[in-house]
Amino acid sequence: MEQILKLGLILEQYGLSGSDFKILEFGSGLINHTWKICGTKNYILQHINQYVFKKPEDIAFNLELIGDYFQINTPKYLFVRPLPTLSGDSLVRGNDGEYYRLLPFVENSVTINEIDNPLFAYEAARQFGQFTFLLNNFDSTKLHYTLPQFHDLSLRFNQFQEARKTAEKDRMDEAEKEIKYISDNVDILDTYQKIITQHELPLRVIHHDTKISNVLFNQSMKGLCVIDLDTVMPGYFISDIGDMMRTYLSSANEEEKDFSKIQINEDCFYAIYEGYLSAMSSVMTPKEKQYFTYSGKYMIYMQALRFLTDFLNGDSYYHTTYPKQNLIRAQNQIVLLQQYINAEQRFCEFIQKSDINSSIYHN
Ligand code: GN1
Ligand code: MG
Repeated sequence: MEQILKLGLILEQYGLSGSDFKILEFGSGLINHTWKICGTKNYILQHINQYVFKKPEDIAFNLELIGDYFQINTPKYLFVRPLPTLSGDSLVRGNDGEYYRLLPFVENSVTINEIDNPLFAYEAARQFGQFTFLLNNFDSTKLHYTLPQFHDLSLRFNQFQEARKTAEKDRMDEAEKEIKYISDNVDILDTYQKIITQHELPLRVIHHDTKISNVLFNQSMKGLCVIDLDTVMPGYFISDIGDMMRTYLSSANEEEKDFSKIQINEDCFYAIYEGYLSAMSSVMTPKEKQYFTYSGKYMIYMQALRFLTDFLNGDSYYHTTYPKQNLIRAQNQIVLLQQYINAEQRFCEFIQKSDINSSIYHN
């Protein structure tokens, strides 16, 4: 009840009266808290997690800039932009000092949590590709880094090395095999460092959280748009493609404890490739095409590293519900990475031979 009253006060700043609406918990995000506001018109209300996002104004700044750019250049593009308050702000500070924002609810849209048909991987990759493509001429350096060094693999590796120095002995012993696997596959880090030091990839506007639940579909399951734009910032395409590989290729997700269920559906790889290129191919550089397959190794390796580091640190970042959960998540990602590496040669051969004009998904 107290919370409903609190959210009601937030709504007032948008000229809405809380008593005209039903406030329902919404979505499955772990970082921000989300409610659906139901009335004559529906909205999405979100609380921004300041433990993760230290400067919520940076998110608001980025979305304003990008929103304006879309409005001028491609006004038909569906960009789910935070709504302005009565005084024109796109972010509200509650009496509790916490930050909130209101978004329009996209009617008749559907989200999914799992990919059971490569067509969804194609549609999602096309949406993320289109987002970056439409911002190709937008100067990405104008954006703020809402999570500085978020996908900097060198930093993640250093954090892992630090955690090894300070971890409790028990945890070090339990994670021995995984620590060895990460060290044995350090060539993935070497490749990342080469990409960065030799400026091999162009900086673009990148989403940085391409999980399937961040895509809205219409009733006939065609992609509509991308959502959850807090991590939109300058970056490299390997982040978005890599996280799609990490989360779309196997129907068993990172929480799966029965590792025999982690099976790569190679058709989903091809669907991601064809979907992304259907939007991005005209602006992608030869180097980007060359690193397409690498991107999966980069993101799966980074996530294994992050879970393992958090396990060694005594589970301080990722929420856990049972002991050793972060170690099991790291093991899960290592199984996925190994399967990806086993399939890598076929992926590369597919890309060499492919002709996106004859994609089976395009219609
Ligand atoms: C976090 O909570 P969620 O799913 O939005 C994390 C991602 C990880 C993911 C792994 C800000 O995202 O980078 O890939 O967990 N986001 C942040 O489940 O750290
Ligand atoms: Mg997110």
